Amino acid sequence: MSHHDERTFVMVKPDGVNRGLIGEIVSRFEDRGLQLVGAKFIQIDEELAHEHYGEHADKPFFDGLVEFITSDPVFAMVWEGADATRQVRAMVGETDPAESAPGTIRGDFGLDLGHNVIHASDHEDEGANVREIDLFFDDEELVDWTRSGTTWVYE
Ligand code: DGI
Repeated sequence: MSHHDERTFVMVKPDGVNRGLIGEIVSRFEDRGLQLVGAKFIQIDEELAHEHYGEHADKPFFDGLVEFITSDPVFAMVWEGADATRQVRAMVGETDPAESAPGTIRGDFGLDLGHNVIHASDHEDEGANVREIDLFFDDEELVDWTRSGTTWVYE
């Protein structure tokens, strides 16, 4: 693999799943030229929710966040590409959909902070992408391959 091999963790949250946005969201990353290397449709349990959102454990919104993320299935994915973590975050928008620009996923599909459709690894938290991929995926669930169109994505 080359410099195109950065991987990042992305998840359609229960609101996005219930609103039928999985396909739309996958399409956006595919259209951008990112490459899917892992995906699964799962129900997050309390323990995984606490691990995933551990940094927010002392925040007033933590219990509601755990309740929401465990309330229905999520669609967890790993996407690969050059600068993938930062590029995906740019496509996702701000944490609050109300502050997110039209054209971003949260800016196009959300209005409320508590139901912001999608999670993506924080690009300002070094190593968050690797930690989150490890938390949700076993190594053998990630596929090493090169999408044929990729040769036309990069110079
Ligand atoms: O990385 P993000 O998802 O953009 O944001 P984050 O890691 O700071 O927060 C994780 C999630 O917690 C976020 O997607 C929505 C929720 N959250 C963050 N701040 C607030 C919040 N929920 C409520 N209700 N109020 C908040 O202030």
